[in-house]
Amino acid sequence: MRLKEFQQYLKQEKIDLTVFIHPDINITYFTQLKPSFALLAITPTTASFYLSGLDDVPKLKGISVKVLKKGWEKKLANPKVKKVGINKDVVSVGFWEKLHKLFPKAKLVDVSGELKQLRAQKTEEEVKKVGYACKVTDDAFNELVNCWKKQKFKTEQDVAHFLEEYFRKHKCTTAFPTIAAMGKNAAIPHYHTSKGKLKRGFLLLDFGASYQNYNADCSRTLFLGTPSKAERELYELLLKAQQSAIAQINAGKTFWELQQSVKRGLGKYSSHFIHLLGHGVGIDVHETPSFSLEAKEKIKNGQVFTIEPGIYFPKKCGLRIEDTVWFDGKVKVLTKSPKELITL
Ligand SMILES: [Mn+2]
Repeated sequence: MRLKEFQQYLKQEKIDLTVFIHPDINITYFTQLKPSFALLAITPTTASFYLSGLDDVPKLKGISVKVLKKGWEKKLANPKVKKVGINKDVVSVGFWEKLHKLFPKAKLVDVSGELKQLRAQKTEEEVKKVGYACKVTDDAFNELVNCWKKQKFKTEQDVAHFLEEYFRKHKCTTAFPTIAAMGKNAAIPHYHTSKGKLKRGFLLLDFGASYQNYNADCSRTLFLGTPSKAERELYELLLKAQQSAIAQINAGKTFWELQQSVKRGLGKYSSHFIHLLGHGVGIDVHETPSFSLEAKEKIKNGQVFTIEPGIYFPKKCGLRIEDTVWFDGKVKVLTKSPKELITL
């Protein structure tokens, strides 16, 4: 991925090397692999990937691959090194102490902010992977709707399992535990799918496939039975807010502005929208950009993120509609599952 850009940054900041240690997901970012244990050392001109002898040893472009042997610390140690980059979001106190011993004269500096910004600007290859994950996610949803009658689902878990099994049959895994939340359970945005019985009402699904470590994130709200006029109107209001947010995506606008606009659009239900409008998606299901007020992040080319407004009524019901989108001058919605209210 953006190894050259990262090395350019190290050169600019006069950072002699940056050491990533398992389970830092940035190792997966730079190598596109997820070994059981690894260490990645990047200098302004080189990159060395140290693997456990138990893993497959791959060939990588621009990165030398070595097997991690006993005493690797000594090989890495260098009294001349003055500045070592670390990802403070991941490095443990134990590893931090080890780095101090290996590089006694070095100052340890945090590179997590730079990494987040680099990763937020997706390469073509990354967009392709997220795109495939989104396609499988959509296919799973369509298959679920088509097979609904035949399958005779009884519980939330039956529905979640169906989607996840579809992912596995199509070269994917599940990006996160699928949420299938019936009725009042859907009022909890991060609900844990249970054996709760399916019955009349809104059924919220939050699901996504993961392809070669890249994730999709999608939510759809179905209706089991026949919705009342008020229930239909509630759904339509949320759908309009979601579509209008997507239409407003533009370079230079902040994510917080989008968030505020959706709040206004929800009118009297705005206080029932209790979370952020979205988040970046990539190797991590939640990554940069951030939609929070504090982050003040602006929409930039190359970003992949979700748009997911929701309305929640504690102990009654919850609705959410979510798409994964890619902005590259123009917005492209990567999840294409139908959004008109599906009744089953
Ligand atoms: Mn999401």
